[in-house]
Amino acid sequence: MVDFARLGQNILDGNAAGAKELTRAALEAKVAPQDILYKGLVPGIRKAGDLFGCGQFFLPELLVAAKAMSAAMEILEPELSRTNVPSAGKCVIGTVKGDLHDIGKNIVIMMLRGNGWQVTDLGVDVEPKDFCAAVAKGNFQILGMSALLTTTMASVGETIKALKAAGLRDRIKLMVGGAPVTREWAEKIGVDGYGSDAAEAVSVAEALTRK
Ligand code: B1M
Repeated sequence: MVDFARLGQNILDGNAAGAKELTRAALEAKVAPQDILYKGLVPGIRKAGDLFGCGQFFLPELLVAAKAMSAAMEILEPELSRTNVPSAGKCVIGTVKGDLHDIGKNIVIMMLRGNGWQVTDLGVDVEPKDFCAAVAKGNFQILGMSALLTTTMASVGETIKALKAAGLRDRIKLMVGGAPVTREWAEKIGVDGYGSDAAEAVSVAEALTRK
């Protein structure tokens, strides 16, 4: 029996070794990697965010929780990215300019890879010009942008503007996601698809390439 609450508590405590050990044990017990992620790890990091939001956690505590989360995700990565599916398409993804959050983006990447996508990861704090350069160079069907701060949501708009200015907008489908992003906002700003979580990101990517 896997104790998801304990797994989440290890994230909250910033206990990377404990989080890794429990993640490994859960995999050995044949628990689905998605359940380990969404029932154990994600509630832990979200709770850390809530405590930070109400002033009970400070930045160092948030940082160690994020490190524990990333450490546990390293254990899950081979499971989530493993695929027997032939290439579904090519996708390039980054966290937008000014934003350093990459946990959600990395989960989206793992799940896309696990579903047969070839994904190029541009990392975090990606300038509009670097998104443009990637689109110009690679033969991608989807450009994905992750934004976790209300302030950096504007960078999505800046990137779209830069793509249009470079004559690249019509070459690629745009997908966006991240905690503050909503479907309505995504439609308004002119992206083609929105994923509320990694599973939805995969189905949206598939739907966009079928269109
Ligand atoms: Co920051 N942070 N943080 N943080 N952080 C938030 C986002 C915040 C909500 C916390 C809070 O106040 N309650 C708040 C934002 C408030 C706002 O904008 N309204 C905040 C703040 C304020 C900040 C700083 C400004 C704090 C400071 O310095 N004073 C600072 C900003 C730094 C910067 O980016 N310039 C900062 C820093 C950090 C850390 C470095 C400590 C760390 C990030 C470490 C890392 O990513 N490597 C961190 C963390 C961990 C968080 C919280 C706690 C957790 C984020 C996360 O990983 N969630 C977060 C609180 C929260 O989100 N509840 C918070 C788990 C992850 C699985 O979910 O990222 O939403 P998520 O991804 C999901 C979906 O959104 C979706 O799928 C993913 C998987 O299911 N998705 C996509 C994501 N991208 C997608 C792309 C797609 C499709 C779907 O298509 C392309």
